[in-house]
Amino acid sequence: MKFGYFDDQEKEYIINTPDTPLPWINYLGSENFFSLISNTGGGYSFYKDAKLLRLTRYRYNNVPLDSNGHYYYINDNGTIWNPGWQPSQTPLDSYECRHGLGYTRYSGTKNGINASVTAFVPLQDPCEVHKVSLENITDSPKDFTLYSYVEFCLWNAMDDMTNFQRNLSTGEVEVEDSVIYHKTEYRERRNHYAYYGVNAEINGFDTDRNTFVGTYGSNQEPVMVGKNSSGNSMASGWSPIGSHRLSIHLEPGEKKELIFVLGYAENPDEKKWSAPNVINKEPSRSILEKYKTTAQVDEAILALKKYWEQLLSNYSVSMSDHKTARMVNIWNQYQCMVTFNMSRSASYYESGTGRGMGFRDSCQDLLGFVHMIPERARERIIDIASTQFEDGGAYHQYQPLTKKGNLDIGSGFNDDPLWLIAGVSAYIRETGDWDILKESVPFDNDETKSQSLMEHLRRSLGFTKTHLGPHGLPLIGRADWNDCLNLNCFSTEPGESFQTTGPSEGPVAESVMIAGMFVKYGKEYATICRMLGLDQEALETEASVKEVYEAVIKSGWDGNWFLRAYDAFGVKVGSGECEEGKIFIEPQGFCVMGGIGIEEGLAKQALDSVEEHLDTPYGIVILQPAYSTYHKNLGEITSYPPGYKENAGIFCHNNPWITIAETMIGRGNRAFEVYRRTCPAYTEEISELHKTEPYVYSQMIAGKDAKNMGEAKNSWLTGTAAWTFVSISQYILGIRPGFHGLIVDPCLPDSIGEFSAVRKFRGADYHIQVNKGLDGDTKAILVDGIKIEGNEIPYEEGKKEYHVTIML
Ligand code: BGC
Ligand code: IFM
Repeated sequence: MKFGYFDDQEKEYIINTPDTPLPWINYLGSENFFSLISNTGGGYSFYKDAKLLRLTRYRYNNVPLDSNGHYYYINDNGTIWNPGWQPSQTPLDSYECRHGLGYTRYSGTKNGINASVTAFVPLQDPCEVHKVSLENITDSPKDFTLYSYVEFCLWNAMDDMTNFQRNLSTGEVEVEDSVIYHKTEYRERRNHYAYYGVNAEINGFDTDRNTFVGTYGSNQEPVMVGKNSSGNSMASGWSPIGSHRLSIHLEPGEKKELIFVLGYAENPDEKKWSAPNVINKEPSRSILEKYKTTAQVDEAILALKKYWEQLLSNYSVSMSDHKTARMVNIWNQYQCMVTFNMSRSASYYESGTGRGMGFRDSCQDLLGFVHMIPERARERIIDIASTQFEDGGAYHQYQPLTKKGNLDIGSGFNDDPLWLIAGVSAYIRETGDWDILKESVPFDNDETKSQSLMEHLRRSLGFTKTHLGPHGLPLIGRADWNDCLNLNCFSTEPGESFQTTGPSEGPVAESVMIAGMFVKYGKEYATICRMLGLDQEALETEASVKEVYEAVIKSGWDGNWFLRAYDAFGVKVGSGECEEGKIFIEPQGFCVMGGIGIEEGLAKQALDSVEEHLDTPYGIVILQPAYSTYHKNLGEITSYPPGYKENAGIFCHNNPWITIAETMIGRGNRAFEVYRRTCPAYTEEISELHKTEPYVYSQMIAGKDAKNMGEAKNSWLTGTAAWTFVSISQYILGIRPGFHGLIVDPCLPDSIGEFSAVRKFRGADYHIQVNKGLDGDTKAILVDGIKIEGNEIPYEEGKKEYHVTIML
């Protein structure tokens, strides 16, 4: 069952019922000011950091769900309704929500009034603009009242929901003409404020929540809206809000447009320590002037559309499988950009108060956005590498505002260092910018400890080399990619912190998945060395890779699949010998992606085992059989109920590893089948089961051991976005950057015949036409009519167009 449909022309998803199975959201903003907006107008806004500079208040875990946001109420002769349905939930005569790229437009009709809200964050400016259109679609005049409503957050979102003894006394506001200023300071920080204005004269306002909503009232029907009045209240402490009241008169068929702007502004530095309530209104005034007329706003929307067109134009395909095309051309790339902007901080499942930027997460996200914003990927790489330790290890996360490593979470995830090689290698292949390796980058943010980025990569690799366990396999540390596989952590009593030393010899648990990563990224590092003329280092690296490769074949192969790990006691994890957790997906994907076992025939066997033991109609589960009880020696993974999350859920992030692995052994049909099962455009049909947005990936879908198999959770902020984009664009369709030029190496299913693509790469346009011939697996590649050797099109400096034809 569907609750909407895709409009590929407009690049929108159109939702036609407000009560979707879960709130279906979109993101506004592309640089500093961001908002989350649901299909019913719920959500919140923040500036740069969802934890520290939050403008509006949102209540996670609220009842009813998603009932705080940036709202408009209409009181039409006693009928109170919202154009987005929430929070009044008054049934609408018609409803529609269009989530587009960086904007959302929702509209509702009730008793002859059509109200539509177009919300977006303009490029560059720190504000959210709403164009509110009101139309009388009857043949008699209409008089009604429009209210706006936002509830301000007292900046630090964590403090805002806990520290009431202080916060209920700090709220300050000011009202000047049609602009409401929220001036509450966050402790000593007096340098910023929020403002909320409308480009029309208002008939009243409120800034105190208790006055507007009522002390025992609710968002569903604020008392002032019920009374068709305003309190003109000036908040002093308690909960500051912003609400404008406008009396609207519309002749039959008449349409009026209003512009509301919610912005963030900073006082110049010298104001920082001035008297608390003096703010410099200049920055807000200039923004309000800039977005005052419909023409100005329409122009800003157009600029936003062009920005997205340009980003997406770096990779676009045309093919008869329109579901795949729409994901590749629009939604998958869009989600990759959202992961660039948000990392794992703010979604409807991440509260914006917890995690910062993940070292591992950000390196993987980069694989999905580097082709769209290479300059910003470069900055991101430097930020990430600056948090690395001198021994090659890394903080697991860092704070976006300070860019400093997060001490609470610390380090010890032994896969982290290798992801840096993955990210940098992808960046260099995309851009050819070898100079990045010469960039001087601090360790642990200490400028006195700066070394070249190349040295950082060297230490990343060195970290694994110096952390090998008894079987010659990499030590896992606190966990590898699977955060919940905690093989060296033994919690003693409930509530006590983890004790991180293993049995007598200390933590010795080993990860076969990190071994696969080491082989894959070690080879890429060796190539980088060779390109830089470091032949000796390349040879040494290849020798280390070979040792780990052999250790996997000797001690990491279980007979029918790759083993997952050895625990701290040297006991196998993910083996046929185990009672539960016999087979895991991660090492099957990563070892084959590293090329391990392809020649020996083990790769095929491992992937066949995945199909046999881990497949479900909704994707591949992470392990089988699910753990039914808690095991101290395995850690958090066994704390989840069977079928959820890392305990046998369909962890979408690693399904594309299997897709890629399948292409590496040439099985296009199976590769595509794995891709298709979790692909949002394909699963749109089962939205009532899936529940999350049908235009983006979710982190997890309940597996076959769960009660609600097929139900998805945690949409948007997941490495799934980047990896699935890599799997479809670079491996199934086969267009991927190499060190010497663009590689064209498709591995197609029978269902995809010919396709064409335009790939912008290192300043040139590649027009690629892929045809399927009759003669099996001979691939002939013609570049501008001339046949080339191999599948990597040599890059020629200054050449702007390449016409590539490939016959499969
Ligand atoms: C979650 C994981 C997450 C980990 C690290 C766990 O509770 O289940 O998905 O990666 O925490 O924060
Ligand atoms: O790999 C992790 C990721 O970094 C955060 N979410 C869960 C994944 C698997 O544990």
